[in-house]
Amino acid sequence: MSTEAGLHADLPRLARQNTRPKAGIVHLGLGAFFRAFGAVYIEEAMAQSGGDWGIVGVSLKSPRMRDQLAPQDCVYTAVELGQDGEKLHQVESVVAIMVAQEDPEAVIAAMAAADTRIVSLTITEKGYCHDPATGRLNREHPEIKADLVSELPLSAPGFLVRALQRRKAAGLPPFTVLTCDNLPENGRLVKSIVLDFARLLDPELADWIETRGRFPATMVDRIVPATKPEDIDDLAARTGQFDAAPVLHEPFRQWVIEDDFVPDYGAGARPDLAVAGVELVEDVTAYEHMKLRMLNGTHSSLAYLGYLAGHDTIADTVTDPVFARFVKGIWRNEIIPSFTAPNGVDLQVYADALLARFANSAIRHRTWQIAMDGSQKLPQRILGTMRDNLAAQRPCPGLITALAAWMIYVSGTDLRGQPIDVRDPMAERLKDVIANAPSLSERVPALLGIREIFEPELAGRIVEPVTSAHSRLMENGVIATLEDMA
Ligand code: CS2
Repeated sequence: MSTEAGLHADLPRLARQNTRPKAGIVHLGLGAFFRAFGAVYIEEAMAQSGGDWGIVGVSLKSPRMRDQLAPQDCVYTAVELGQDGEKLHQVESVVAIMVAQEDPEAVIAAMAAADTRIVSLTITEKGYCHDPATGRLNREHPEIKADLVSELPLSAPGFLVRALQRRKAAGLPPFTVLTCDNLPENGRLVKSIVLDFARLLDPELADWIETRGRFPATMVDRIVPATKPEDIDDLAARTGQFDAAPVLHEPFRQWVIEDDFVPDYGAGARPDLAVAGVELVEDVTAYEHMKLRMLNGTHSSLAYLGYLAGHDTIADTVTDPVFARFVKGIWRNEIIPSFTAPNGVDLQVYADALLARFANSAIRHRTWQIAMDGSQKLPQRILGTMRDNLAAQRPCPGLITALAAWMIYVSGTDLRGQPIDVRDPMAERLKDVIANAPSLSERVPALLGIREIFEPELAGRIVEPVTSAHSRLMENGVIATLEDMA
């Protein structure tokens, strides 16, 4: 069981079938999600309408993806896992791959190349080096501090600004910054982070970016669990070829993008995404609320509660009737009433489809994976909905219980006293806050007092219900707590 080519030495390595397209996009954060999503749409757009939109993938830190993809000329298999079978597809839109920490200059040069018109990002929430509660650049972030005094950056904001600076100096227009992360108003957010950084470096550069740059907001959706070593071995056994980096994904996909790309390039500003099924709209806000609140909000809720109830995957969790009832209840009573639906979308139909997607047992999406980085995810997934419900005097016991489950989760010990491997950029801080607040009556307010996550006004209003949900979970366990809510 391994991703090592050595164990598959008897098999031929996956190889490119078609000519390599010319590069037009640099993508920061070439993980499983973008390879199963954006890279597939872009390949379809090029196949149908042409254009040079080959993708130069960049891993900011780890050389792993490069080590897996480079020996197979950057091509890989996308495995679509439906409830009743799978479809294989070889993706060929990635044309090169780089590791930023090994050669930051090469990454800046690729981003500053005249042919690069888009820099897209899937660097996860924490990659933006911002303060999740305010959406502003975190100037105390160690990588941001380092990047402000070095021309060879470590952080994504550092790369964006240094590459834009180089384009300006070369007399080139900026590239469009296309964020594909699950953040609220992601386009506006990345714009304000880039401008905050640029202003600290050179106010004139900041003005140039502000007037000439474009940062369209997007809504991205496809469930893509991390590829496991056994997935690689299974695929090799079935196909008789070795692919070190396949991606596994659900059939569903949806990409909504604000059609606001750098105007200097005219029709050459972006691939013909519409032919591939991308929805190009004027404003993504309603789609974003629908997706972040309905999908990601319940995903995180199910992840913390499901994990504490002993469930390994989301599919296992929602096939437990207690959880199915719970999730339907929060959609109906707490999430759907909190925002306005996109035009023509029936949110109850969307919720029913989500439940079927979550229940797809071919997708082994671990609760532990989704539970990661909660400090960066809670505001846009759960807290905004909670705030809107409180403003409308609507109770939201389900989301309150999910938040209490997160508090238990980040304590690092589950309800049976077993250790939890908590992965979160704020893990140490959370542990300290909990250690200094031994009693429950101190713990909940202490956690709610973390300003990077919780707005003070909301925090002040939920101390009591969260404390009571926390003690019910500790005393009665997850299942009895959810049953009592029904
Ligand atoms: C998940 C998302 O890992 C997580 O936190 O909630 O990655 C989710 O699978 C995608 O946003 C689906 O589009």
